[in-house]
Amino acid sequence: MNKTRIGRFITVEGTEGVGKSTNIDFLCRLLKEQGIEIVLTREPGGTPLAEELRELLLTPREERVSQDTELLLMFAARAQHIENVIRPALERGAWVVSDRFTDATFAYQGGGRGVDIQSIKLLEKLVQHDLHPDLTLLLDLDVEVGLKRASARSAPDRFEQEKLEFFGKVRSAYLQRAENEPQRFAVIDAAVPLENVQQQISVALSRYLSN
Ligand code: Z5A
Repeated sequence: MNKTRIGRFITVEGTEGVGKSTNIDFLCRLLKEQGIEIVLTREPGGTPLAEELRELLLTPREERVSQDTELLLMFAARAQHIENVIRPALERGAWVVSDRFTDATFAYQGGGRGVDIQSIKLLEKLVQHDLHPDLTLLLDLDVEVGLKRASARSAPDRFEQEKLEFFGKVRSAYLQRAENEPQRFAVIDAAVPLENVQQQISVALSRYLSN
């Protein structure tokens, strides 16, 4: 499992509507300009089975979903994603860019739902072994603004139906993680116009590439 990996692993995180999808294409373009082979993927999802698990997780339903079920489904999808997509890509030297990864579990299930952090860490170790992102771009935005942006685009999924307070806790958990690991995280102010957001992403990437 702990095979040598030569590619790099970049993740993009943030609360709803911060502009992850909008900016990931831009990020990939910057990397391709450097001649880097990119595998663009997302969580939950990234393989046919993991995408089915995503559908189960995001579909609004009447039955209450237990916190443990949600947590385990997230990690089940992640195990499949790592084994079939992320590790093979990194081992052949490609760079993987993922729209969300385990920081989202710490933020949504840990911060938002209040799941015990030690349980998340245990599953992280079990499923990921030594695999962790090399660089994480955290797009940060007032949660009310983000929800407005997201709701203008599509009907709310099971997470987007949560209350403002939930997203406030998610945002705080993300910012706390960024504070704890400043060498891995680049916090991007996503409240400003798109060109400005992309300028910040270029600077963060150049800084990372020059290290
Ligand atoms: N989840 C979890 O709970 N635990 C986990 O471990 C994982 C995930 C991995 C699916 O994620 C859900 O899974 C997610 C957390 C949970 N919760 N929800 N919902 P997702 O990433 O697929 O879903 P999302 O966060 O809702 O993504 P999104 O809605 O696609 O948002 P986005 O990609 O960040 O935003 P966007 O589509 O790029 O932009 C939104 C709108 O804003 C769009 O119209 C843009 O044109 C506009 N926009 C973007 N940037 C700007 C700027 N700078 N100014 C003005 N307008 C802008």
